[in-house]
Amino acid sequence: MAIPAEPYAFELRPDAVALLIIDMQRDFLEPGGFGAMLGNDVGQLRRTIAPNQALLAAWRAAGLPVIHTREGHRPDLSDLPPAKKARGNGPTTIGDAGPMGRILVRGEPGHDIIPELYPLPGEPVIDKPGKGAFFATDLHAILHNRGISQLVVTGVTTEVCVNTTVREANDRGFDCLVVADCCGSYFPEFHEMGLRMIKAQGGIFGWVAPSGAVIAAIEPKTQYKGAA
Ligand code: C5J
Repeated sequence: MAIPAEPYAFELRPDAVALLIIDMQRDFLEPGGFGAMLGNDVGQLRRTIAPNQALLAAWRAAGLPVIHTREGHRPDLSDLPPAKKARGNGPTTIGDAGPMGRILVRGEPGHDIIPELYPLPGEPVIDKPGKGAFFATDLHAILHNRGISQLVVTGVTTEVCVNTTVREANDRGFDCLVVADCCGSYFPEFHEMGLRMIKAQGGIFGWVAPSGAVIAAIEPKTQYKGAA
């Protein structure tokens, strides 16, 4: 099925596609989380919740596979590179006590996915130590084993984990459709530019479309009943 997209229509194959929802975690999205503690406007990310809910509901209703990711580290921080720990140069960094538990540590409340988009049993959750979802995870094996070659990508933030993951996927031969209104950044100009970089040069990293176009393509069409 063809989805109107930029830079040209995306040919979605229901037998080979998964929805990949990137890092919709409490610490990034909730007021009182780590992102807010750093002074970011979480409203810029929270505007993506409703469109993601609508897309996720339609996707699940269509019986298509969903994969979620979370950025975070082992409680002993053995998978946290010292360079990442030091980055930001602030008094509170990854692994320290934050407003919702230890920051970006697996098992802590802030690390978990927001309730509005919580994974169902059977939907894989990829715990990733980096920005890209392929780095040091089993995502590639899961996609390969399920015959998935296309990804419809949503989540936060557009210019960091979404862009990094799409670029990793592109280099591994996956076709990615990024859903514009289901992605967000604390910085609107980075969101805009992050999407433009993906679809530039004939879709150098992938395609971009609004959620409405994706939902319209996967929703069951109303049957014409004809005259009684
Ligand atoms: C993500 C980040 N998920 N911005 N992380 O984009 O640090």
